[in-house]
Amino acid sequence: MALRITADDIREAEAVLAAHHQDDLEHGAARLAREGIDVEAVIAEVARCSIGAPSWAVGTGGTRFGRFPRGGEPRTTEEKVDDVAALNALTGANRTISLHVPWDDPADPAALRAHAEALGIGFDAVNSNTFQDNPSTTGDGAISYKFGSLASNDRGVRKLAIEHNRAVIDLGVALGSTAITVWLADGTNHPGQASFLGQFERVAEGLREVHAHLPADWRMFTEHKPFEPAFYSSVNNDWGSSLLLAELAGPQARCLVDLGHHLPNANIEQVVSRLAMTGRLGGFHFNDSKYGDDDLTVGSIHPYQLFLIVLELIEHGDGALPPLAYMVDASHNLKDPLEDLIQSTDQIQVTLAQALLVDRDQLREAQDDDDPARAAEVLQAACRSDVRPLVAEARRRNDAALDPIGTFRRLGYRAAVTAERGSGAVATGL
Ligand code: PSV
Ligand code: MN
Repeated sequence: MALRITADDIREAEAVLAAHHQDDLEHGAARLAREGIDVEAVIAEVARCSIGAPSWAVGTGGTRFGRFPRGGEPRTTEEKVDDVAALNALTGANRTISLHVPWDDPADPAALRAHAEALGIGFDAVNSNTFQDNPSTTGDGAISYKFGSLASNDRGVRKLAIEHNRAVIDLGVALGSTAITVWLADGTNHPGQASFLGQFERVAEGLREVHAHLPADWRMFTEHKPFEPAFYSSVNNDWGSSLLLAELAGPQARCLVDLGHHLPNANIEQVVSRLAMTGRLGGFHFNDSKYGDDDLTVGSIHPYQLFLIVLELIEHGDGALPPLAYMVDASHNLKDPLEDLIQSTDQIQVTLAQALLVDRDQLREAQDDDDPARAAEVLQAACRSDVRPLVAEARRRNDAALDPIGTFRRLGYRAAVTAERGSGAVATGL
């Protein structure tokens, strides 16, 4: 098969499925309509939803104990875009790619942009990597992010990190992106290693300087994380610090919530509500987690938590997903990375449809009446519903696949790219 997946390829591969789908949809829609659900509105909202794909997630992810590439990984940023285009052809819901510099460092941004545009792919938030040295800018050992970037004691290191962030914004402008995510690894590994206050003040100052470089229509995201790679303290360790940093950085700064960046048992849906309340919620990285920042498939561990989080988003968007920067931030050592992105995106689509089924008026009534049992019934009625035919219909309307993972396999995309790119190809990234 060709390296591009077209709507015709999908229709042909799913001819038999299409007949069953019609039956399933009619039955499913009739039952939901009887319960007073506006099925068309749910399908339209799922069809509208798009979740960015990170350039680092189309390659196999590694751990510090090893990496097991599976072949056919993209060798260039252009090939990463090709993989996201294949993903989007199947899901209809991954219309953007998020680059990570210098893992991605396109020599000709205009050509990359044209390549992506021809495939219907745009550029999401650009990510600035200052958590590892990059000899082309840090020089060979002359200067290092070992003790931090924006938080560093060394003015020269801070200056370099600010310049890198500004260069990433310039690249993003050339690509048509409108946001930068400044995720900082800065922190300490040892009590007493650095002053909490000093590090925080230096980061706030650095972010202000990066913010000053933003075009008027841009956003800058601060992304909190409690630990890793810093194992005693992170500068931007939780949503409160993230909010403070965003407020100190400037009016275009927003907070980004990565679902894996919370300590176990944190009430993430409440974090979402708090940030939304302040008007500083800006972005989302979807994944799942059992222990830490495990970057597991979305909804594979805590699907009910995901449902409650999406419900908070819908509450914030008054019945629709608010216009934030949404991205899957997963990473896998075992699965085919594209299959995981398909599963994660499908899970977001399913959860969105279920959250849209919640009768928010009834929920409010139950809350006003102090009736937690009824509130639970309202939530359960929605999250126990089988919305798969609605989600498949939303994908069909986007010319995408009814069964994206099955069709990915039927079309033999992995074998085709392995033949083209080789079995030893390894993508840049984690
Ligand atoms: C950090 O763990 C993170 O979640 C941030 O989003 C980074 O941008 C991404 O992973 C890749 O480094
Ligand atoms: Mn993230």
